Amino acid sequence: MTYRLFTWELSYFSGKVRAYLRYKERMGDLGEGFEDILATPELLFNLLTPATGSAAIPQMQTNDGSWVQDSSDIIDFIEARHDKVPVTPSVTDAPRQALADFRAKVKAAGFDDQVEGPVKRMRAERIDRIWRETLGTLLDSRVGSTQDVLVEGDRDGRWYGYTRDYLRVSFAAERELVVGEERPVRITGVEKGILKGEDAKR
Ligand SMILES: N[C@@H](CCC(=O)N[C@@H](CS)C(=O)NCC(=O)O)C(=O)O
Repeated sequence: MTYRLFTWELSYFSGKVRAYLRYKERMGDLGEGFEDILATPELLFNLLTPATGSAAIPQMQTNDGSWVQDSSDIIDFIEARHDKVPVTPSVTDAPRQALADFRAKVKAAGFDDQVEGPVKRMRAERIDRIWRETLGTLLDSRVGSTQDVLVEGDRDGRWYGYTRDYLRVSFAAERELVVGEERPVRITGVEKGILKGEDAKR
């Protein structure tokens, strides 16, 4: 069995499942392994949403055509089929840990023995800062390039849409565009976490 995992690069839930599947694969407990596929707007619209009714990422397809959506459900699904190197506690051998694992998925914030508020805030701010820097570097690296953008609409005289790897772009075009068409857009800058550009009229 090989698995097709649909993800985005900057998605915590994708990172969670990607790290898990890499581990299972490295430990020789994932059958024929998995493919990590970028969930482009076209795939989201034409494949994932019709298959599962959801546009949330990540989603996974097995080679017999079944679908699993939700990061925890994906892990449970794989754990039930590949049990040589489990990552979740066994209900029979470690029932208390299994219960804690189940609760953690439901509501970690309700646990006793919490990390103190200021420490939580400091950690959250640090993650947020790193995320912003990572996003900033990624966006800056696109300036000067031409990106295929799926047009979603227009606002205040500018068009907006998403690149194939789901970065938002706001751009100018000289002619009326059609929502749902893909346009080459020359990226000229970054403003407030959004790529700015102009229709490349190819
Ligand atoms: N409970 C879901 C949450 C997934 C989720 O929120 N994914 C985000 C990206 S990290 C997403 O797809 N947001 C867009 C949407 O929900 O349409 C899981 O664990 O997989």
